[in-house]
Amino acid sequence: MDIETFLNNEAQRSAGYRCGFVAIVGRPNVGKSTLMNHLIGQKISITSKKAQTTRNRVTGIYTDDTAQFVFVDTPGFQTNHRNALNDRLNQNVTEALSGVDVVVFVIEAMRFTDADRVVIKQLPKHTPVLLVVNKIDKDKAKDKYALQAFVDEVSEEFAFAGHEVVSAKHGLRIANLLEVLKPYLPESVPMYPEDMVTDKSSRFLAMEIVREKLFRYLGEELPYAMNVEVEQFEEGEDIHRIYIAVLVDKESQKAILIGKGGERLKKISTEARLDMEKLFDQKVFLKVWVKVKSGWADDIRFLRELGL
Ligand SMILES: Nc1nc2c(ncn2[C@@H]2O[C@H](COP(=O)(O)OP(=O)(O)OP(=O)(O)O)[C@@H](O)[C@H]2O)c(=O)[nH]1
Ligand SMILES: [Mg+2]
Repeated sequence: MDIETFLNNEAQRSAGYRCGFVAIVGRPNVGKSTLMNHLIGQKISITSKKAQTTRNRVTGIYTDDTAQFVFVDTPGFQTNHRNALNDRLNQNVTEALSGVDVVVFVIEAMRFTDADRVVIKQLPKHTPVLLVVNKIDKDKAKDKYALQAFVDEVSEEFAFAGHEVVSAKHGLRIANLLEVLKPYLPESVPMYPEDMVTDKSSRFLAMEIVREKLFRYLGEELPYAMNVEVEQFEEGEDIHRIYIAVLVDKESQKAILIGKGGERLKKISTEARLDMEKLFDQKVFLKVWVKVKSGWADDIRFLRELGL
């Protein structure tokens, strides 16, 4: 085929098709990761009741006959004390905001705080920003007039391109949100294969699944003092063999994590293995163990080694 025919074909194929990037930002715990998982229809990004669950940017891709959306889930923007970890998380958010076609700014229905305002200050001026009010299933949001008044009030804070209300957890108005976002994507052929749902490696996803279980089964503060490292990842034909270390700050934390008679660590490993089998559609052998490494959250070089 000569180059002219090729270019003509390409132009035809892209006619009307859209593909672009959507950053999802907001303060911790508003439901950004839950929203992304529902937008793409698969659980790629981990979620938890506790704030500051997401640490890395996670890309989730949704492709249909008319468009390909590349969503970038970001860590909740940190407004509490400064340390190397929090600085790195915020840098992650700022970087995610550059070069996207549209930004989804997520807040929680009926709850607008100073932490939300801090995120608004980071929003780009020259990229459209859609205000997305999540958790409309909450009792307080059931009064339609109160919800509308809330949306109007927040809309005063920034020149949003528009607003939508959703419940990520219950999958409410998610299809509508995709339709609203579509016109913001530029006309283009798809960037990724249509069956691709994330650009993250299986190693990364395995590590994240273990982190999610730490958040679920440990008390308030503990998961923040831990990190997870994949020591070995062997993709076999019949089984994946995955060896994961959990890094903690102190011996006492190690004891809590392991639990009486090893019960807690066992529960964490089993649940993580089941999630991995579902995600990879493959049998998994998983070994999780605990290492003590103090002060890791303030050690910049170490954070870099972890890819944060
Ligand atoms: N009621 C209700 N809860 C929700 C909804 N969406 C998310 N949640 C809950 O809110 C909590 C936080 O959700 P995440 O998706 O982890 O929030 P996040 O914004 O990604 O949090 P960070 O990554 O820590 O910034 C979880 O307990 C979710 O189940 C919703 O639509 N309704
Ligand atoms: Mg998250």
